[in-house]
Amino acid sequence: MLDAATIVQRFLATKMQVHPEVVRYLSEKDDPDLIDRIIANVPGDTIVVSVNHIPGLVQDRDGNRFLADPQCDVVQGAAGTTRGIAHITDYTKYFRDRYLRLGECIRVRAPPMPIEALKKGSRYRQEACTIMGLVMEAKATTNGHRLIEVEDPTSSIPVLFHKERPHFSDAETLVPDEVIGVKGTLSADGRLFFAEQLFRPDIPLTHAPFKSSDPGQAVLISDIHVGSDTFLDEAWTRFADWLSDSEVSYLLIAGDLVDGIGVYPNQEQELTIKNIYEQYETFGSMMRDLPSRIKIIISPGNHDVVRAAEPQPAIPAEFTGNFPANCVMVENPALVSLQGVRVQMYHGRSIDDFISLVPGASYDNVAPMMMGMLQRRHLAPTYGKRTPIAAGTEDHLIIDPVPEVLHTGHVHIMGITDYRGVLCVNSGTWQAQTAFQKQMNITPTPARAVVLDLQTLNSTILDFS
Ligand code: D5M
Ligand code: FE
Ligand code: ZN
Repeated sequence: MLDAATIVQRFLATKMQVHPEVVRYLSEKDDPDLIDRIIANVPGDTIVVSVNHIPGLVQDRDGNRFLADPQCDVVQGAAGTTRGIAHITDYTKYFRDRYLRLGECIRVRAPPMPIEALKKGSRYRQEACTIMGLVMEAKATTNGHRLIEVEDPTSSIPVLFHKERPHFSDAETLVPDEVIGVKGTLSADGRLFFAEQLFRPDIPLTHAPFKSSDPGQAVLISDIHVGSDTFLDEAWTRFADWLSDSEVSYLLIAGDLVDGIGVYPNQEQELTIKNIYEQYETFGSMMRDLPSRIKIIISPGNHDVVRAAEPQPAIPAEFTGNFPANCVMVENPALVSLQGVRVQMYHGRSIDDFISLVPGASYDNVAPMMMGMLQRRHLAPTYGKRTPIAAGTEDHLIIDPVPEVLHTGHVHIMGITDYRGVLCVNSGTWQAQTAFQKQMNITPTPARAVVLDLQTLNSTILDFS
């Protein structure tokens, strides 16, 4: 067994003192490598090494402490995944990739025929059949029906959703560039397709979410906006204190880490930190004040320093110099696995598009928009509106595989719902209402953190305001 004097000496050799509880723990564990791991992970300015510095130390429900190395894998969106757009032809490949991959989810339920063949063959004018393609245009007719132009790789055709047919409410939510299947019949003149049924890629009804067999807790947050004069530092401190005494192993931050520079007109008047490097330095020191046992997964948002077009690259090393070693930078979006529980992280810029395109959608009720992403199996279907998309050769905004949790932010209003076994969490913000939001009538729900239990997938909202 490691004796106390040896342990204390090992830490003193690196000019650090060590808490008696850590000494007791280390002598029980009798693992000299663990001392090295702790020393490697504590922030540089640590004076006393506390229990919080032991990587992966968690307490089970009976209060026993044990080592459960946080098991966190970045499944999609690891830093460096995304490349620049090399050719204008990538754009065509991008939509082809989207059509083929999302089409697969529809094909298995309703095998489609090419639109060109449909238009040519007169025999399809009597019998119902299915087509599949991208929504090119969606508009209401003067009689209140919905007229959609659907395009597949062979041709395109206008599709009419009649307002008195059962699928009309789904048809009302159709947005440009989503992939759909439509069952129906061709008009007598062969120029219009009458829709009877709408298929979206969707979450299979049989989806059974994975649950971790080991205890573990993750906290989901977003939109911290460090550097803004409305950043709520006191609430953040209460949250950080709570985290220190918690059993949390993972902290997920879904973008808008800092307020940024020049994101909107006259922003400098609302900034307390007017330098982007300093904003990230302050954010970094906030991360260093959190227990180093917690794995922190950080993805960017539209206020961050990386390019706005999605997928957004991870925050580059230039800005993360003082971030502690337990931080992992990922892209936006990213899919992370926490003890096998998969969380799809996405900042949520496309929610602005859903709100402007879907009748009745509003900032106050974000849950239907998250469900909409899952039904479309796509985080940002519409190209060329408010959400800038970098159309590379592959579509990284597709939701595949089906995650256990969809974690978004951006709207600054908390919302939690369940859709076919997928937990949807829109985390709030750590920023009070801005002048702009006041003008837009957006009332944020700041200083909330969502705690996710990885064994049960139950979520709890904590309010630090
Ligand atoms: O977004 C914070 C909130 O403000 C979110 O609900 C979107 C909304 N927002 C942001 N910019 C605009 C514009 N230009 N028009 C309308 N609504 C907007 P954040 O990303 O933190 O700025
Ligand atoms: Fe934000
Ligand atoms: Zn945002």
